Amino acid sequence: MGQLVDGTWHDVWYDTTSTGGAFERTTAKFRNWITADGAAGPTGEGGFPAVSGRYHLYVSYACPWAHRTLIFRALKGLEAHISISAVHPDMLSEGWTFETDAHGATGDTLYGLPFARDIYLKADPQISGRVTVPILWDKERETIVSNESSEIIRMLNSAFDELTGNRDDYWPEPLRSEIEEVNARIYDTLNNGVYKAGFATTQAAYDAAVDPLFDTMDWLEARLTEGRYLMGGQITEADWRLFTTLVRFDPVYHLHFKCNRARLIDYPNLWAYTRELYQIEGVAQTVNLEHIVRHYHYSHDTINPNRILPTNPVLDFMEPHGRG
Ligand SMILES: N[C@@H](CCC(=O)N[C@@H](CS)C(=O)NCC(=O)O)C(=O)O
Repeated sequence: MGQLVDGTWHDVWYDTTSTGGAFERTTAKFRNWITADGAAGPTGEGGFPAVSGRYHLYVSYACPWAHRTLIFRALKGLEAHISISAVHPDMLSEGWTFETDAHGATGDTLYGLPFARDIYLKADPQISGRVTVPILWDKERETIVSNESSEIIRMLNSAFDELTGNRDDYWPEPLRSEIEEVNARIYDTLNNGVYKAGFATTQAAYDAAVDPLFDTMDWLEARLTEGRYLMGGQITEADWRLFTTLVRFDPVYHLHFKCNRARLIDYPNLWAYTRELYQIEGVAQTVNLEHIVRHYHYSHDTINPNRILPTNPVLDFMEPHGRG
């Protein structure tokens, strides 16, 4: 794991010395939007119209942020319109690579480049920053449209509707402010909270992350007793953003990130809700537990220096969910 500084790769782990042992996620750099007609979106510049075959997603099946984009690509019927490359699950001294010796790792199907950092360097040879996935790539302008998953899913939610005829809306206007509120709590304490607990290098930083994390799990369990989904009767982006963390909870976060006050399966509603989302058409194919378990345990040698993969109990995501 490392980062680019003025176009050169440096192999360094996250620095938590200046933050009292706390992990702080950096902000994504490329913030343009694909829109139906190519007009500029809420951030960045315009010139990225929704055109079939023009865009490519670089993802990791292991990564919860990239996973969101794979789910939206599936739900919105975009498989035929947006191609993908999946990185190798091991993220070691070269960062994400396009090695292909793992089932499902495709290599760089566009350019045959060896490392994910090469995609960033292709967009900007002098770039500085972390090399993260997902990356939404424009084949025509040969640049990165966006590397921010929360924005990529909003583009995929509507930009291609005219082209696909799929008008399913996971970001419905009347619910937006409530979705933002729920997203904010879930992002801070759970999506990113598991990383804050797992990457903490002091007891205080770990404690500060893990208590709010389980408060949120309790809060979600209660909320999903009252409503079928986070916003009640309708699935929204808030559910999908939560899902990618829940599906990783027992196989990875519980042990590897020490989020072990309880397991997902100890929460009857949350567990049934996770299964219900998993069973929605197209979703199961986006969940690659082999990459998930391998990536975290093998890549984070500061946490698991011997790279031993745990045996893990088998979770049956296809067990009837009984909701609704
Ligand atoms: N804000 C980004 C975060 C993406 C992210 O942090 N991805 C992780 C994988 S789970 C990554 O690529 N990390 C590499 C690194 O930090 O060097 C998003 O949501 O798209």
